[in-house]
Amino acid sequence: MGKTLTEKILATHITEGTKEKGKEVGITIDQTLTQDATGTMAYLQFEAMNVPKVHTELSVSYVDHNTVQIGFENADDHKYLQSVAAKYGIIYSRAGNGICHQVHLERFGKPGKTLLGSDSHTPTGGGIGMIAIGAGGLDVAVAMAGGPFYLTYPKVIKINLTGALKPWVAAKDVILKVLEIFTTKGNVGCVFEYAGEGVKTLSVPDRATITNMGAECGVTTSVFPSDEVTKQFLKAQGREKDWAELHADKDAVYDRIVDINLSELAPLAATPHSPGNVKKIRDIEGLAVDQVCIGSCTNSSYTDMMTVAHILKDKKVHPNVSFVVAPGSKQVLENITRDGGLALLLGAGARLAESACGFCIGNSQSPKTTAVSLRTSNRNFLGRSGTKDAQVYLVSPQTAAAAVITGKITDPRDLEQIGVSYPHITMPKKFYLDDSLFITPPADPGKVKVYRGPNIGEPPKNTPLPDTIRAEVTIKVADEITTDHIIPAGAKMKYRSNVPKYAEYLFEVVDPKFYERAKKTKDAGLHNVIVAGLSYGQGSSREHAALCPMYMGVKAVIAKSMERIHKANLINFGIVPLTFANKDDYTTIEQGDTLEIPDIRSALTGRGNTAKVLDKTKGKEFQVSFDLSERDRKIILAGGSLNYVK
Ligand code: MIC
Ligand code: SF4
Repeated sequence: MGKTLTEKILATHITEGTKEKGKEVGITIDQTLTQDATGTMAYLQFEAMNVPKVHTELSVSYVDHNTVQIGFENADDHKYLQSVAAKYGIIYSRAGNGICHQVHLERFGKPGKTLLGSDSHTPTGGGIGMIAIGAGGLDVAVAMAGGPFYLTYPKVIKINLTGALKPWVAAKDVILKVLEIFTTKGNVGCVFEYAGEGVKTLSVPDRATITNMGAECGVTTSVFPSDEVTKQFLKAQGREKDWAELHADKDAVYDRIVDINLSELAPLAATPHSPGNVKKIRDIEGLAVDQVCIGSCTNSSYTDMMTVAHILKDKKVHPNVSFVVAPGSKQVLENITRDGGLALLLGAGARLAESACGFCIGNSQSPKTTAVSLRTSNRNFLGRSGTKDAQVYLVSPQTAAAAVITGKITDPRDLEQIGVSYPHITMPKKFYLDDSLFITPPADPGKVKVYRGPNIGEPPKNTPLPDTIRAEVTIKVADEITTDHIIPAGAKMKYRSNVPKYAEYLFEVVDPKFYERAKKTKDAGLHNVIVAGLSYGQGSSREHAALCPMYMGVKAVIAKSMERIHKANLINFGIVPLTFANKDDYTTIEQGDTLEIPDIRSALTGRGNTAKVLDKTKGKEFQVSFDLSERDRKIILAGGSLNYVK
């Protein structure tokens, strides 16, 4: 029986467990990446492991999220990251070098390797045939220390691509189509594997756009074969030697096959407030637009930027539109400058933003009240832009460029009617390369002293799980609560290395009173419990969505269902992830109810996978279940991964 590409790469990395779908396996990690917003905590945790040097083939620490530097906190964190990188053998990518996923694809990604990153969009690396997975910082710290990464041996879904994209239709429209088919829920434990005749028509940046946003479906990762197109990309990066041919066997067996004919796709948008709310541009055209932002790790490549630049040649930004462009990396910025693209963008009236996450995470460029903002990024969760009532639409660079000209949502194919012909941009045969913003670690790190600014605290500690959880339901939330709802990023992200301060913003967009209530229960010596609907913890890998609740005394989350990375983070911080055995019990339980989960330790120590919950307020009893490996159970009993490792 033939093998899928996913199986082939995993097979060469599995060190523990059996290759049985749904069962846990441990894999070795070849490369890791961190970014500054998750990186500070990841390295604090790594330091706590007392390992003298990273054990990976390559580890890179990027600074791309918190580059705003209002106040001392960001700059102090950057210095901490730089010194830790030097001490432990990690390459440091300075602020200004670009967004981690874009830069990693350009300079380090290798077909067939495993990559673990403390950022949910790490699967961008799947665009060059890596098994690239997003995880919490603690899991990445363990991988840097040489430990395995544990995942559920995945189901593999083949996305069979045929045909070729028509002009004005882009890779972004492919992944939006995938989101329309699969939605943002119910894909935990799966990998999307792209195959078929259509693959060779897509460039590496196109493929990376597609694997990047697989994260929005909640899959473990997405992967493309490594072929002649991959080879040409690596050659243009001066890295042809890193290429290896990789594809699935012809007779590979998949769990499901979905066909997408690229020739039939039309421009699409994800409408507010979820990447899964996909509509045709034709069905929403005409809506007045206030802001257009082009960039982010989804769409900030050379070809994306040059395509937009040439669409906008001799055009001016519409007077009602604020137009922001953030090239994904220093490499992209330098190459579009040399090739004339930057002049076209500036000529059209673009506001040039730093090669960083910026607008995507609401760290700058928050739009006006009730604005309609068109963005080429990957998430449009409520409040993420920094403006709570903004309406964010996720679109391709082509659709974004059309709105820059017309001031309204416009099908980019209609630009031909006003004399704009489609610019067929090809990738340079050789990129202009300058790696001077990487700092390689010294051969002898003996003299390196780790810098710690006043904003950096110790990672908070947890106590072992009690026998009985006595708690209040401090918050009850609906379906599809994302980590952006649990703990906001944007301007608050500067408190990532200061957990007591950051915790004050828990659930800010949903219910700003959460913190006060949680503090009151905690001070009264009780625990807190979060009750949630379907797909709790969608979105980012930020472990603070577990770490801050842990700090506030949350001992369990009871949800209808939960997303992979967030569930792993809850386990890592000793919070029990429970699901309703009967979803109707979600309806009965209310915020403020007093709960008891008796003998939870025995439940986790035993062989079973259910526990009893007493709702003291309602005088009712209901069952919850947990899907946890032996190791997960031990971690939770110990009060989290750090206690367990010790
Ligand atoms: C995001 O896109 O939400 C982030 C900010 O990159 C996060 C990481 C973080 O919260 O620091 C992610 O995707 O994991
Ligand atoms: Fe940065 Fe946005 Fe990509 Fe997250 S999704 S890594 S914030 S560009």
